[in-house]
Amino acid sequence: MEIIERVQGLALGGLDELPTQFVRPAHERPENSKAVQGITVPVISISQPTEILVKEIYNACSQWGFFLLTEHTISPSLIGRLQAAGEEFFKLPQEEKEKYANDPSSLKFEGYGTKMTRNHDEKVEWEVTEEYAKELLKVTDALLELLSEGLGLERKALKSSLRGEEIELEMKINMYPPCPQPQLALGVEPHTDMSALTILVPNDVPGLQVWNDHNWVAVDYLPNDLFIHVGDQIEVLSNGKYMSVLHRSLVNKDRMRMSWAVFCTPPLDALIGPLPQLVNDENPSKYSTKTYEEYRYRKFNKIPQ
Ligand SMILES: O=C(O)CCC(=O)C(=O)O
Repeated sequence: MEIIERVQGLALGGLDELPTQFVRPAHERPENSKAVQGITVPVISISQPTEILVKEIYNACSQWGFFLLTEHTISPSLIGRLQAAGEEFFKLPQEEKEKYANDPSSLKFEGYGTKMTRNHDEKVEWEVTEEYAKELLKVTDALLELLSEGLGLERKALKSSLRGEEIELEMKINMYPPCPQPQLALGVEPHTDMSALTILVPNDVPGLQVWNDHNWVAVDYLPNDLFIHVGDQIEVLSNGKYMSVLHRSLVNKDRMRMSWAVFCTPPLDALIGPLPQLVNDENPSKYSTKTYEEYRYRKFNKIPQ
């Protein structure tokens, strides 16, 4: 396997200046595309009466494609254990971490690391993630029901289109080392997720920004909240009623940022297209129908959908 210089190793070497391969083009740099002040993302408590919840989630997902979920059922201690496992992994000596390295050329992304591109993402699996995944599935089930109701559909509509119990969860742990010139760099470049939903918990170093109404909006850190992103598959199924959120992450000068993202996806052979109930003469289909595998292939290779 090709020897890869990891960004964590570079950062530990104590850099004063950002290596040129990480300097973003001028228009993308945080210094030239600052987040707007005075606007905050929607925050929704799951412990509200269903009617209100359906409305709030509908508004958030149609206007933002993003919200913070509070008072959910995942305990702070489970989130803490998940984070501790990820932090321990990154403290391992480099040779140990390389034993878990992934091989992107095989389209298998499970495992440690990416090549030293401008994305610094790390993928690993842990026992605690099984427990977290079980709890997260309960949350995603509830959200899919509420999102279905918001579209005026039967509660199981979205989940069954994603093939019900065959829905898959993929975890990715992002580690962004401190960066000497954060104003020139991005942790993750602007993108939408190809998942149905993505649920993310960060550490206490802020950095996530979401695109809304022609501005970047910084997402504040709220302990134990779940950061819910609408992904491309829900946008397609809802025929554009819900929007997949464009987002990016910034890096910090002094502190390491980490985030734990779980992508909730249909199985590869699931056929995903606008739900027929949402398509009519006034609302013609805005998206083509294809397997998730085909969608994924096109997205990775930047081929129009
Ligand atoms: O670290 C973050 O907050 C964002 C991560 C992200 O967008 C991703 O992993 O796709």
